[in-house]
Amino acid sequence: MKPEILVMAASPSASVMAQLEQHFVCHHVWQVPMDGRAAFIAGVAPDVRGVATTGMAGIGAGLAAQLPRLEIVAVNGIGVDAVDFDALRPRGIRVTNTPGVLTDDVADLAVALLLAVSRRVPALDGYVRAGQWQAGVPVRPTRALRGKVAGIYGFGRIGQAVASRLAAFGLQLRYWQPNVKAGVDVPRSDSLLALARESDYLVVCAPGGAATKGTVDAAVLEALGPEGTLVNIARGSLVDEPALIAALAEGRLGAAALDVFAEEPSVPAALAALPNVVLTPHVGSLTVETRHAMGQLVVDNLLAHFEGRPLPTPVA
Ligand code: 8YV
Repeated sequence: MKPEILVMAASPSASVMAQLEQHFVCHHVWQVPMDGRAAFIAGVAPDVRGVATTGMAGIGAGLAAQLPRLEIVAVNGIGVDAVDFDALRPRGIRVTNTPGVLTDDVADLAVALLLAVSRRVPALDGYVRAGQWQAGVPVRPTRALRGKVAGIYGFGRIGQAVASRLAAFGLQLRYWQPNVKAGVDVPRSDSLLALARESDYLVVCAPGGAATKGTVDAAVLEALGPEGTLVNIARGSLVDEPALIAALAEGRLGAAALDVFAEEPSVPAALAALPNVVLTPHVGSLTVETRHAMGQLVVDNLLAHFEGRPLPTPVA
């Protein structure tokens, strides 16, 4: 008997989807229209032993409670902030994620966003397409990266990968996170506020969750200042979004480049209307190669669990 699993989202990797079909009875929630999902899940819930979910969706206490035979939640992402561990832990339900394989692509997107917003790439693309060049509309110069300071908030794998890339652009680097990172040559600021004060670019790479919620607040944005730029490739929950919009609109913060938002996929109209922002739809890990590697880890963790082998990437 193949174990039954809920598949909350499709992988773009055909191989991953084929392996899921081969080894499990898959209930594809993503194929069901939104308004029919509750009924669909209720219909299959009694026999579901595994859930393959995304970093954004995770699993809440409500869904976990509906699945009496649940044994494992395999998150197709590094972030597990949307997983309700309090609901899973007492039942001994295991959780896995996909560390390591997405580091480079997420770091690449952070750099792409930083470059795009600082050199105004989307705006200038629009300028050329709209014929403004031929029309002689003047273009104002942007600021050079070299010699500026990039502050990395959260100096784990992704934060360090962002730092090593930005060093190649001549940026000076600093970081802050609650615990000192041993064995790194990047200086740690005294606090997040100090990091923002000392930085021209603040790149948010810290995990989501209760401990970091709203930590990039009005005071941090103020400290980053009118010439400062916020880049967020982590989680929208880390940033006080209304304070960000107000700071950008009033010129108290220079610019922002965001891949993540407080209430995805909703992006506040007031944010999208601002000229000094670059926005992408949570695509840090969305490359063919990385989504395959992530999906493969989901398959490998589910298989290991149901075959009684050690999990490749358990969340402690
Ligand atoms: C994914 C992510 O977009 O890794 C994470 O935590 O947020 C992203 O890589 C998401 O999990 C897609 O499955």
